[in-house]
Amino acid sequence: MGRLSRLLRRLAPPPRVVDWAILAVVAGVVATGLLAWTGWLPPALLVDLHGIVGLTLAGLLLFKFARVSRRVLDRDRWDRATPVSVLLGVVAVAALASGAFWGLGGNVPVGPWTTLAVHVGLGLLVVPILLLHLRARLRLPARTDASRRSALRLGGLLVAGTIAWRLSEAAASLRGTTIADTGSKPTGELYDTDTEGGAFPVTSWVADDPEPIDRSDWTLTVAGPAGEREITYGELLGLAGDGRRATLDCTSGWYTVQDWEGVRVGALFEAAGVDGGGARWVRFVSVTGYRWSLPIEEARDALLSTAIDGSRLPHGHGGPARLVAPGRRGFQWVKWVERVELRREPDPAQWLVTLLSGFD
Ligand SMILES: Nc1nc2c(c(=O)[nH]1)N[C@H]1C(S)=C(S)[C@@H](COP(=O)(O)O)O[C@H]1N2
Ligand SMILES: [Mo]
Repeated sequence: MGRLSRLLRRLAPPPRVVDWAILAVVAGVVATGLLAWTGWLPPALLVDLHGIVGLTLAGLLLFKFARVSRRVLDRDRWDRATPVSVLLGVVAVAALASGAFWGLGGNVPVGPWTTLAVHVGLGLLVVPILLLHLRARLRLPARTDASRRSALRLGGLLVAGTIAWRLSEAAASLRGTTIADTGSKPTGELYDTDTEGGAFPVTSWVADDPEPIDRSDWTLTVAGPAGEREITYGELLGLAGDGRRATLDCTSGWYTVQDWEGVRVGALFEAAGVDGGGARWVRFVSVTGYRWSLPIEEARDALLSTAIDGSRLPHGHGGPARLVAPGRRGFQWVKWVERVELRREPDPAQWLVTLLSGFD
């Protein structure tokens, strides 16, 4: 231990360089993680970047811990800010470890949370603790810190991070783990279910949990700029003749490939006679208020699903009707849809609504 930390201290760039590199890398790892996880940007490249930057962060933290370990282990040298710093170190290590464990094919669920969900939670928790730590410890960089030597060492660390990421991918595939571009694994690997067809988990993004819907009472409102129309369940079934094999990919880290049947949303607009009017977005609204909008071209081609694998869509999976939006993350596949609206504007409040829906 003593020898390792001496070696690390010799290899390390100057303290402030390490600290500012850590800050930059944490910003990068949080940004790539969030963008990939929410599906904001296509995840394939982002998840790779997230892994590489995360492993680079692990290397930087070794330098940092070697530098501060003596000060932290000696209780006499603690000050008021030390507990926050120690907590930050623990949470950051836990976030890195859970991410690496998931990426290598591991999963130890904690209650309803997969290791990926735990990883996301810990990663987000790093942000406020880091801000507290910075409030007490931030030192502005000095000119003398910048050097070719430091730049080379940081570059070397990034290369090492990239190699480590490739190795971890190879290790995961040797273990037979399949990980999608989104970072998700097939349901069969996490639960006692099949990956293609068959049962798959019933999930809510946060707290949505409506009572089962009486199909004889339920109507679907299809609204456009020029007016709206109500469609009964029977009428909707009469329109349903389309099918789509599509992957439902939940942010908690699983995906399943299913055969969905229902109405193409474009056909729904034609049948309801509400198309046009300069609309550019389509908003899908659940009986709970939960909602998501898709650009109109994408929406026309999406499916309002009433059945899965030849059987009526069960309540848990969003019956009477749910959005099937191929290529979108699971949380955007609105369940229990009761209103489909053509709109001119996007709907930024949807991000908040999906998080709060279900809390009364
Ligand atoms: N109205 C509503 N739709 C919703 C959700 C929700 O909480 N409320 N959860 C979403 C999430 S996070 C996922 S992964 C899928 C889950 O679909 P499933 O329960 O059929 O597996 O539904 C999505 N649709
Ligand atoms: Mo989800």
